[in-house]
Amino acid sequence: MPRTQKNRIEKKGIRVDALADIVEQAKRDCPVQPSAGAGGEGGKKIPRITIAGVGGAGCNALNNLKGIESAMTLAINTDVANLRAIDAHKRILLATESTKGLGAGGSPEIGMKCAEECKEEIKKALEGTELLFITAGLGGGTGTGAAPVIAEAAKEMGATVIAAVNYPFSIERVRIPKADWGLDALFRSCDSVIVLDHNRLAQMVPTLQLNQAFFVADSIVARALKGVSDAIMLPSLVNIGFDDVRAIAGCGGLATIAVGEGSGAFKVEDAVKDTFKNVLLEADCKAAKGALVHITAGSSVSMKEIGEAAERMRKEFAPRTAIAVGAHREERLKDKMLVTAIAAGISSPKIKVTQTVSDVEKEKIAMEIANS
Ligand SMILES: Nc1nc2c(ncn2[C@@H]2O[C@H](COP(=O)(O)OP(=O)(O)OP(=O)(O)O)[C@@H](O)[C@H]2O)c(=O)[nH]1
Ligand SMILES: [Mg+2]
Repeated sequence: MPRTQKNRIEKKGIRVDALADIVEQAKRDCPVQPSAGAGGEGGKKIPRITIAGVGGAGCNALNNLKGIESAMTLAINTDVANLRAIDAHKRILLATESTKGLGAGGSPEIGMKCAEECKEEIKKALEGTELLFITAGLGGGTGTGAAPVIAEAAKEMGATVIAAVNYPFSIERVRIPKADWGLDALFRSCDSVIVLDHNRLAQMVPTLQLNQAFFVADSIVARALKGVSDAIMLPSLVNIGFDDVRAIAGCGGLATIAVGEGSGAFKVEDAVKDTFKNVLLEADCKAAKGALVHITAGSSVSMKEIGEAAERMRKEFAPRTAIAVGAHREERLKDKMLVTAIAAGISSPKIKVTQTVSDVEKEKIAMEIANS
């Protein structure tokens, strides 16, 4: 810029020009530095989050979390062959006399019995866990039967427990009542149950083959759980407090995941709109009691755009919705922004919430009072 023009602007008291120079220099010379993490006091990572995959589908979902630093991964199955193929920090074979490492054969009763027999081993593996995510596919034997026992074990140890489960396709007929049975048991044992309905996924992307649908479902669950876990534990652009996650999970009952993305000039608007279009369960997400929102921003997405996306997301939810927002940068996304929201305390015509963990706890206390 010619010196005379610069002086003219400065004389008018407009500092924009000077600031623009500094901003340019900052962009050129200062690599993006993450802020200090909420969970990383003194730069030390505290391993207090566990993501447990249960049964075939649950363990497969862990394969998308390879290399995760913010959480310990734990694979649990009755099927030794499946377990061997899973890359996780810890593995537990629910081995009993009856199953002999061959799976629960589609029986949730057997899955549950195996987990009960191995409950001490499960508790040992969960030692120190303050937040437990459980992933499983509902409708089979191991995931459906064992997941509620694992949740119960973690609750007994004082952890906050969030399950993220897949609901079977309608064509998997015999699996539906088993899935409903499993959901009922999970509502009673978990703080929140995230349901990702495979049927909904098939409506959203009708061209997918079965194995591709499974892959997409597993990737979405992994993205949501890793997003929250990283935002608590690792240095991020914006961290999520552990207490916020506890409070939002405590909204109780049914939850689901919504995902969106945007790029270009309207990336913020597009990502937010897209998120409320791609809700993985038939439910009114905007009426959620609580929401965990996570924004992943590419290298050229500005902090202003991230802030705008957070603000727009807040405005879309009902005024009473408790919201926590986290954000981190992923250079490889370049101009793209991804939004992932876990909406908790929702209702859906598809899923009946019978009794929640807090109902069960209240009942227990009432019984103790009555018996004393
Ligand atoms: N998302 C996802 N879902 C899957 C996958 N494999 C199976 N499912 C679904 O998950 C449900 C349970 O299947 P599995 O996880 O294989 O069953 P399991 O818990 O291992 O039970 P058993 O084999 O009977 O002991 C099924 O109804 C499928 O719809 C997978 O890789 N990803
Ligand atoms: Mg299996």
